[in-house]
Amino acid sequence: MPSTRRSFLASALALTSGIIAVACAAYPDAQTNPAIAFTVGQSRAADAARLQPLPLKITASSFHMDPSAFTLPVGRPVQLTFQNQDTVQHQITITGMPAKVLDANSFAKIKQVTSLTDLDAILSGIPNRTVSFIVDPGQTVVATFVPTAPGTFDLQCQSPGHRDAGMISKVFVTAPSNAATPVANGAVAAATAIASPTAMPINMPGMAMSQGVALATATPTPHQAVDPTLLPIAPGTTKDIAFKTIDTNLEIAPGVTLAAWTFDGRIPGPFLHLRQGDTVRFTLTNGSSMPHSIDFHAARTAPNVDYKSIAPGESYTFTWQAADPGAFLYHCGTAPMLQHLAEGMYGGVVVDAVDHPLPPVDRAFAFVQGEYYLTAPDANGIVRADLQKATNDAPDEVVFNGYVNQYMTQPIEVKVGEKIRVYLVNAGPNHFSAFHVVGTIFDHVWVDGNPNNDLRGVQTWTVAPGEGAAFDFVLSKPGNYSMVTHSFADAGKGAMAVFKAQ
Ligand SMILES: [Cu+2]
Repeated sequence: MPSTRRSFLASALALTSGIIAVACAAYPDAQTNPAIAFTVGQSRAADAARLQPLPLKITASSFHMDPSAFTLPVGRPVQLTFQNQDTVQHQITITGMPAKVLDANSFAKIKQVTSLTDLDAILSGIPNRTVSFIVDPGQTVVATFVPTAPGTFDLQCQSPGHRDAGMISKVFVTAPSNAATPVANGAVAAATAIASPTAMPINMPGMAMSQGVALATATPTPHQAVDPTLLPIAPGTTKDIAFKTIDTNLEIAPGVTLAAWTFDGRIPGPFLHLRQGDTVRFTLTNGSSMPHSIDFHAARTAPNVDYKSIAPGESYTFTWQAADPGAFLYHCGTAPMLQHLAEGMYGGVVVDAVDHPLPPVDRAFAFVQGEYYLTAPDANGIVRADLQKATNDAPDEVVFNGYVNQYMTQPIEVKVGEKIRVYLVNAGPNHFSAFHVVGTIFDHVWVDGNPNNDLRGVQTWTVAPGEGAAFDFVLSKPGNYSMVTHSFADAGKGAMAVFKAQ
């Protein structure tokens, strides 16, 4: 566990006595939602799915929620099992999400129904409320509800400071693709305690809205973590490298699919490894629907010439010299750059020094840190980059190598005592990385990855948007070592990884 989280835990414990009072206070975020009309889905499979409550498990540990994002279809009953592994109480709410909150009776009835007509008849008598419940330390609570309107919401802990510490998970409620069955309003939030007799339902003021039910399907596919291993340098001193810009839908968190703008269909784009002095003959082909460009921070060239925007269907080739060693960003430089970066158009380059190279290591890894700013999902459940949110510097997710917490669920396996080098390139577009590996100290930080910039014995090092660095360290005992940005709001949004040392 990160050391700051330990100290946070201590302060949180001190606050526990005041939590019950806070739980009963008004929820300022519970606002009226726009009326939404919809129709009942036509597919039999979709209908059958609506009759089957969706099991959802969320675990809170070390002030972190797992999963950190998930998708729910409008109109399908959800059985949320929330497990609190922390040593303090959590007050969970899904802020602003209208839902039919089901008590034990109505949920039991819903489990019995065999037709959508019966299901909707039961739901029509239940008003919309905010899903809220309290979970005591070490306890598990089950909350049952039916989301009734699409949108992006925060499932978060309302205890003071917990959200900022990472107690937040994104809820994407996908709209029905067709439908039109207006139903009624008004009800009570309920939670059923499994193990804790003190788990309490919190009654919320009703939310005026019209609503109905239908289903969008969401089939979760297991994400394969991007291999962070730095690839070896290809032979030859002239490198022919070609990128194609591609518009494609990419999963960026469990159940969250971004209509992404990419280099080569990936976020980040291909990570390049070059040797100082290499000549790069680079071709950018625009396979997208709008102009794009590339800006190599590793190059020295005229940006108005080589970093110009390329129209859809066109290509441009230019040549540059990898004269400077280091860890560099590349990104699309087309305006508004903020949007093109937030859509995923970035990647990293490592140039190995020739005369005074960095010392050899046993393992070398490459990560690009980046932020996602997301709109609500569209009718197909797809989210987009939200330029307004990016301008307001309010990211939904902060990630290493394009995907939320992918190296938490799939830790990077290393050996005790081996020399490890991490190249970190920060794509931003807005946030500095306070790069830190819990449980060790960097023997070297090479600022910008350049061997001339050698720092020793560093605990945390700042990598600005548009900057890179190389970090050398050793993990001295078997165990799990978290790699984070020590800006913990960002770590809580997905910028965490684990090295598993054996
Ligand atoms: Cu672009």
